[in-house]
Amino acid sequence: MIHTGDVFDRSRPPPEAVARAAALFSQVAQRVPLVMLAGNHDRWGLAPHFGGGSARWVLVDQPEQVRVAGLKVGLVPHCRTADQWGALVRPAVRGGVDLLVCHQGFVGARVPGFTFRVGAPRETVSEAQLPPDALGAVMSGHLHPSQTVRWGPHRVVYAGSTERTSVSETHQAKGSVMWTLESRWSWRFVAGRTRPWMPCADLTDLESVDPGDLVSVAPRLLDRLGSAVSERGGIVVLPRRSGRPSRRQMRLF
Ligand SMILES: [Mn+2]
Repeated sequence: MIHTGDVFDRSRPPPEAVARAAALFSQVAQRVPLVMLAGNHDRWGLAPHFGGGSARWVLVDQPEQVRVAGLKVGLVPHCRTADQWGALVRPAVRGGVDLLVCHQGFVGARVPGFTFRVGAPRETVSEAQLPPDALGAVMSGHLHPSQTVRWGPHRVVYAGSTERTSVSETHQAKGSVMWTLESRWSWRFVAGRTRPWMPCADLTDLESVDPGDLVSVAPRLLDRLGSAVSERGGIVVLPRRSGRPSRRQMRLF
């Protein structure tokens, strides 16, 4: 199992969240080898949270080439610029790999209202960063909508996030990608169970809220509706304070 990054939504997650994640992932690692790559939200690394990892639970905080489950896997954590990424990917995939795992925006990748282009943002990887080595398959985290984009001869597969973190993700399918290696790699998207995200503007909207649902409430309505949402077991989600409009897009991932 490969986690393509942003295990947590912040670099210093609360200890109880770390403990719950550690319990879950150690169960996974007992059944299948588990590889986790640091995303931009995990910028202080994953190893400090999970005690350094093991042969069955590989934590990757730096660019690296590892052997796991009989596969050669190159991994490159998130980089702020495409040039940095281009320099780091080469040693990670030197000699060719079965899989390249990254956490990056590739040119043409989309989130609602925004398409990654060369230089915008600076992290956008394009064909200019293609390494010369053979890459069996390429997968990336970072973007929340599942999608694929072409990258030279390759296709970068984004499984997308497993949960919704924004109202713009209300109608996105969420899940994971199942990879199969026969004579060559194939993959398919597998939808998973996730929390629905519902806007709530009135007490009548609350009738369809089930325990664990994400319910977005406008700040001006919080006094009136917040406790009612909690009583039904819903999780109140408030819009983040917006900065400049151009930054708002970047909060999606
Ligand atoms: Mn990310």
